[in-house]
Amino acid sequence: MNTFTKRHKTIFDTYEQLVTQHNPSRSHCNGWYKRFKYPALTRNHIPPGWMYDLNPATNPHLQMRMGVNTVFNAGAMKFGDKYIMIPRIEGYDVKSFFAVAESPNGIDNWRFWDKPIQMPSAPDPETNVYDMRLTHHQDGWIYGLFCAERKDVTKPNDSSAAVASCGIARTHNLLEWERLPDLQSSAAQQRNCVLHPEFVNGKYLIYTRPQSGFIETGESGISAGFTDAMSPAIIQEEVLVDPREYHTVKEVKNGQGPAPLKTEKGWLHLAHGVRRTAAGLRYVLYLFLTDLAEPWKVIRRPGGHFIEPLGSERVGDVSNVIFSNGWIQDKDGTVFIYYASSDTRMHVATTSIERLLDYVMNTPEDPGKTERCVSQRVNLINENLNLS
Ligand code: M1P
Repeated sequence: MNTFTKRHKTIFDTYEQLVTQHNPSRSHCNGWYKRFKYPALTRNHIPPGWMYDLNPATNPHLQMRMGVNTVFNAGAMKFGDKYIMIPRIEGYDVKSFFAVAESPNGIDNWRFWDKPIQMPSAPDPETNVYDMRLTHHQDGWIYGLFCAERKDVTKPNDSSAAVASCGIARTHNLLEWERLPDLQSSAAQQRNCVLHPEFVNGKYLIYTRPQSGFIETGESGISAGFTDAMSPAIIQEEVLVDPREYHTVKEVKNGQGPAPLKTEKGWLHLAHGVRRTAAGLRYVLYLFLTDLAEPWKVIRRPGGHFIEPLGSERVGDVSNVIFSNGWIQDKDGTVFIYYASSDTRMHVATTSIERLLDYVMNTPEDPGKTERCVSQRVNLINENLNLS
């Protein structure tokens, strides 16, 4: 066997082994969800033909021509009987793109469709796109809202100055996408925008995260605003849904995760919260519940984080980050939470609507001060002591 043939076999055997690997669950003592032994989707799940020139005449050493660095921050939905993730795939050239991966069970055996999505550009073409939130809206379309990033032309001498806006596209088949104008709002920049799945008072509702700069969010937190249409989507006024708060998991910034899930008690939201530490920013996930009729009003706010980076999840391109923009609710109430660790790879955790509602209804709110937190805990201990 020559070099090409040997490498070809190794590359394809390794790939096949990975994409057919069973992913067993690991027990987790909190009772909230199950985590799994292996990541769900990584750069090693990228089909070899997306990275290698497979022609021995033009690539006798079978070298990689177009590397993929990371596969993370995936939107998710059920499509027919398949579980779908559309992750942010970042090439070695630091440009991200989207592609559809499907699994028969939502946990393992993830395979990408034949080719990446060729997302049409906006009239003012962006440099980069990432973090798609998928919403199968009541109007019949599947919408993808994502960050569209462009060079900040008002700062020509600053090569890292950028402007983030909310790109919008829609589809029926996940293959062909119709690009719509970017969201218009009064904020200087927008990231982490998510379309609510139902009309509210006859209008589209979009969760936003207005920002004063590319990184800084200014005074804002997770917000929301109405638009009459999606083409173009124009928000005149944004209301604050979930503010940042001093000395909490969302002290520095926060952002809506995927579109909320409708439950009998309210809309269930998954979000990320960011705190500054001596080691840099730490991203965790938290949950909250909003009113069924007025989904911008928070009615339950469990304190603390729901998913934090653990073990090897803590290390990657941007370490100490857990981020989620995709989850799927099955008809039987099972919920698949797709979360990325350290801007590098995707994981899945499974739970149920029943467990998530138990969590949001019964986890105490952060009372804001150590003294009150200890009282809260001592009350729990006393209740337990009374049992014996
Ligand atoms: O690096 C962590 C995350 O940072 C950004 O999220 P946010 O705007 O909330 O800080 C995004 O770039 C996201 O993709 C990334 O995972």
